[in-house]
Amino acid sequence: MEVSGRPYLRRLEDYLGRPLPGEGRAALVRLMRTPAVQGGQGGQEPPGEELLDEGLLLQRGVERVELCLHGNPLLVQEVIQRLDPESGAGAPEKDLSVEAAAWQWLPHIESECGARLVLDQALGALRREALAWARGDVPGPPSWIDLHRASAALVRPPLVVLTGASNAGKSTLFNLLLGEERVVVSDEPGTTRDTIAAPLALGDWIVRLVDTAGERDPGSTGRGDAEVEGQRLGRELSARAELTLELVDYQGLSPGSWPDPTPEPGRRVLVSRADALSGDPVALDGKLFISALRDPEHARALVGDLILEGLGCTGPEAGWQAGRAVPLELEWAEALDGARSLPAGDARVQRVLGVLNGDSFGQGKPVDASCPREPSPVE
Ligand SMILES: Nc1nc2c(ncn2[C@@H]2O[C@H](COP(=O)(O)OP(=O)(O)O)[C@@H](O)[C@H]2O)c(=O)[nH]1
Ligand SMILES: [Mg+2]
Repeated sequence: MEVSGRPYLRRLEDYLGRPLPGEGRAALVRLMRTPAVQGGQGGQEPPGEELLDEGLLLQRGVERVELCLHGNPLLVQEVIQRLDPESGAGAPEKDLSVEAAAWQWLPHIESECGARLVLDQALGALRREALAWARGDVPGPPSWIDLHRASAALVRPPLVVLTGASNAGKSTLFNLLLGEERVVVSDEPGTTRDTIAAPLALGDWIVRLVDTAGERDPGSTGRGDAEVEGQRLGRELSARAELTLELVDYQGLSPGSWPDPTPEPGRRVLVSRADALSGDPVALDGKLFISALRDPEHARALVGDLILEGLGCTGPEAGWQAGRAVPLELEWAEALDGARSLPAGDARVQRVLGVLNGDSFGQGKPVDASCPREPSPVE
């Protein structure tokens, strides 16, 4: 990965705990992680750091370095997060107009519908509707926040993590959904020791699907450091995933003791390797059972639907509709909903313009409502 720009290089130095080597020079670096302090046990974690990866740092220019790592894409994501904690990949700077921010975002959008949605905002869809609403000409949406949430998955691919015991069939399902052999599948428990992520297209949506190392007893033989690390990373990812799909092996269940398929928002439980049941329409009624081996098409369709449903991508608000106004940032949506407290008319228009122009969400200078800004091109 390449890192450029003085603030980011300074953060990289802090992260590496050493100065950059100087223009044209190289250095071996170690990426460490300080263990996160668990909620509720504050301060009781043993001090110390763990090694994430070792790599080569090449300083290509005064403000440009190249970092060569061994790690998988998730590690790279973690490094990016560390260097740029406020913004996800491609997220724009804070004080831009909504159109300028959308133009900045556009090249980073992965799905076609996401790109159309962002392009609509870059061309002024949000400005037109939000100002008409502020003037009282149109009713506007019941909630700008809900509108933001319903489309958020088009703009930032959500994380969907497969979890469950070792041998539950996670890697088989991962390969099946992606339509290619990405991960080694084996009945040797502990075959998947690392987490593996890949973009998965589901209709208009793209999600980031993650296969994790299965959970095994701590005492299991052959449970090496890499597997333990993979399991830890799997749990961590699952905790911050938009959706966790947990697989429970049919073989270990007694009939009728099926797990709750929707134990909580953001988590779905599927019975896997249910070869005896997968073709039975009665048993399938609860949309619970899959057999990736006996009925792969059914498994693929069912899990695809389940992911979209679990992410809230199936409602009438979800998806792309030509020219519809959508606040891309949650902060914009919150600020617009906040403007409901003002009566429609001048006061609300001024507040909404502040949001649209990125002037600290309405705290900044008043702007002339008759002269909306032109969208700026990507720099
Ligand atoms: N009978 C049967 N075996 C399956 C099914 N899905 C996966 N398996 C097998 O279960 C074993 C473990 O699968 P794997 O995907 O590696 O499980 P993981 O440890 O959860 O990733 C492999 O031998 C797979 O071929 C299924 O639907 N039916
Ligand atoms: Mg596996």
